[in-house]
Amino acid sequence: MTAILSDRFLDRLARARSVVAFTGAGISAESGVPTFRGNQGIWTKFKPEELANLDAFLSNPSLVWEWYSARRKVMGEVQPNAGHLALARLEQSFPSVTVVTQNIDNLHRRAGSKHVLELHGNIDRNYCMGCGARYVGDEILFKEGIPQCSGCGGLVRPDVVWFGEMLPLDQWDESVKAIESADVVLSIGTSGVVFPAAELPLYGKRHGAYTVEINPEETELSETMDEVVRGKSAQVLPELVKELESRGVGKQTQKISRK
Ligand code: BJW
Ligand code: ZN
Repeated sequence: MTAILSDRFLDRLARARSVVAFTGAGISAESGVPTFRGNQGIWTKFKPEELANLDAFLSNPSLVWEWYSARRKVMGEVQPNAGHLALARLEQSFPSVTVVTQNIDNLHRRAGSKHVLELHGNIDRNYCMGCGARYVGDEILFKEGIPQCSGCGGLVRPDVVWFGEMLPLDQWDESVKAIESADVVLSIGTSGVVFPAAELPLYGKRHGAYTVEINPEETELSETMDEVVRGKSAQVLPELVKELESRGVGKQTQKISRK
């Protein structure tokens, strides 16, 4: 099946200087990383409030750690898919391309995207809740299944954002800045139910960006987008790149106009 890319969308892109891709778990689905919600979602088995919050971690650190270890293993073993690679390739067509991701899986960077902002942390980083010491990957001391800081004995946690926690301010501020100055904002593979991240495409729209959702399913954001493309990102994004390149859209061809 070929996704339909409207002329309006392609024209807006052809005139764009700055593009932001706002991504969620769906962009990594075709790499083999399960999404959170929906039929294939990991949270059909685990409820978010059971695992992705500080209270759960404090009351059962080994269970939550086990969950993150299993996911770290999957995320390390899979490869970026055609959707991640197409986004990285977009950098050849526009002066500014920013990926604002809710994912913690590193796949955008591994695909070659250079400007990636991570709103919900990164699976490869961990830190001690006692002294702040940083740990990379799985190289952590365990005492009875509980990850411990080798410096102060404190509890080590993944450097990810759980429910009720603030997003990293630098990543948030930079994301808002990029989205508010974008000509086109693509919302890809996210259900749009988790705030404040889900507000970002709307910030773009309010500041004049053309907003397009790429998702096989309807989401909380669909109605507010200027346009929706119903399809899987690993199929739609390469088509988009191909179309742009066949129209000769390159860094020299853009005009400043946002009309
Ligand atoms: C495909 C596809 C294919 C499939 N191609 N697409 C305002 C209103 C109501 C509540 C709140 C609010 N503001 C804050 C809240 C509370 C809360 C919240 O949003 N709750 C809602 C659930 C109601 N938010 C927070 O707590 C946030 N913090 C905060 O607000 O701090 C301020 C504050 C603090 C203290 C006091 C007061 C204020 C923090 C949110 C942190 C979210 N963390 C997680 C876990 C990260 C670590 C980890 O990975 O383990 O982030 S939860 C989880 O959801 C993860 C994701 O990044 C996030 C979003 O999920 P995503 O990416 O959209 O995935 P899915 O599975 O939902 O959707 C996948 C989509 O892909 C689907 O649409 C599919 O169709 C599609 N798809 N295949 C393209 N091939
Ligand atoms: Zn410590």
